[in-house]
Amino acid sequence: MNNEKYTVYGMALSGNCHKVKTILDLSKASYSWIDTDTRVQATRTPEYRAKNPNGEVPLLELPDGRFLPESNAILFYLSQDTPYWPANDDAYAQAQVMRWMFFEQYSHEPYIAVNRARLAIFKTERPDDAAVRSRHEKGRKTLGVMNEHLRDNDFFATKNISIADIALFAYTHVAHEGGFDLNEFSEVQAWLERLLDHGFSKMPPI
Ligand SMILES: N[C@@H](CCC(=O)N[C@@H](CS)C(=O)NCC(=O)O)C(=O)O
Repeated sequence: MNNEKYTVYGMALSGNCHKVKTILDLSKASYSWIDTDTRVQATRTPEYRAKNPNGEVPLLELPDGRFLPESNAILFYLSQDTPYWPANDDAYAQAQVMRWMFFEQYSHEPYIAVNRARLAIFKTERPDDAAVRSRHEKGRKTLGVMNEHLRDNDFFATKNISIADIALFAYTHVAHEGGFDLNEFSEVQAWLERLLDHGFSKMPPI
């Protein structure tokens, strides 16, 4: 990662944005953060859409003015030449990192992050709603898969912390805000502690 200054358009309560903050902080990169709150439609303005036509945060602005959306693509970009992306001669390790980042976007975020958003941030749904219960069941299955993997592994993709751990940390450490009980998943709890010991920070409370 170079030492020039990045700009992040992000929202502090968003796990997807927290991923970007985590890699920048761990790498001691220089950046500014432009608070872009989806609750007040800050991503819906024509000015913002010109930067990210998909109207979402996070969005990274590179020192040369180019833009990059999608949290896991940003993690890939910012992790080059850091310990959080495996060496270029180890395609299997790189593929394992990608495996867990795809898992995060397809099997984790849609259930664990969405229940947190609907129940605790936007408060548009209630715990007994069928959609919430369905996501809860699927999210518990996901946490179970993670827990099993962590019985034999300290981290997700390799023996070291990678951007797969950064991606999965984001919404796992606040899963309780979406009604998930992490006491059921002791290996996940121990992994979170290892990451906090390494210097990961938590998101602010809602
Ligand atoms: N796949 C995207 C998802 C980003 C995303 O869902 N962002 C939410 C906040 S966490 C957002 O900007 N929502 C605004 C909206 O939908 O209007 C990523 O990983 O960056």
